[in-house]
Amino acid sequence: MTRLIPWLAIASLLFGAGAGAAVTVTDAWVREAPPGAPANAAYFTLHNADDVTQTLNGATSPQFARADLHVTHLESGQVRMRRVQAVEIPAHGSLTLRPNGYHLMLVRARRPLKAGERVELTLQFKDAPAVTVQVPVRRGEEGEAADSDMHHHMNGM
Ligand SMILES: [Cu+2]
Repeated sequence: MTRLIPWLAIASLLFGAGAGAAVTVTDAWVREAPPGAPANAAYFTLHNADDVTQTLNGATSPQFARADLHVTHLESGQVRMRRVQAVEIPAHGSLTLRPNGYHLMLVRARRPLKAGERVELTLQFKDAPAVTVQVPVRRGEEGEAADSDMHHHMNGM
């Protein structure tokens, strides 16, 4: 599996350049999780240069068992999150995954990640080439919701 990763990264770079990179990623970061946390939240902004809506519908990282799209929401006054199958980026628009909103939940780090390290993330789109990015791990801001701490509210983790 590990041997495939550089090839995936190179393929997505070449394909991305050739196709005009319909979707690009900026401002990506992964939140450092407290020891023993089952997941890390990843945030980023997606930019769609295309004339049609693009759909992010999957992600992988060699450093995690799984990556799921989540949205944080209020339910009966409690902050919860649920899994979503996909998020849409409007034509010539952008979508920001941010604390308290959409985020990518990176589930079960193969080893704990500290601030300053990097996560390799490949984002998959329904109608656009996959994009691979190297994402820095950071500590969250004080008072910001830590999506990674909320997993005890979730089913199926
Ligand atoms: Cu989540």
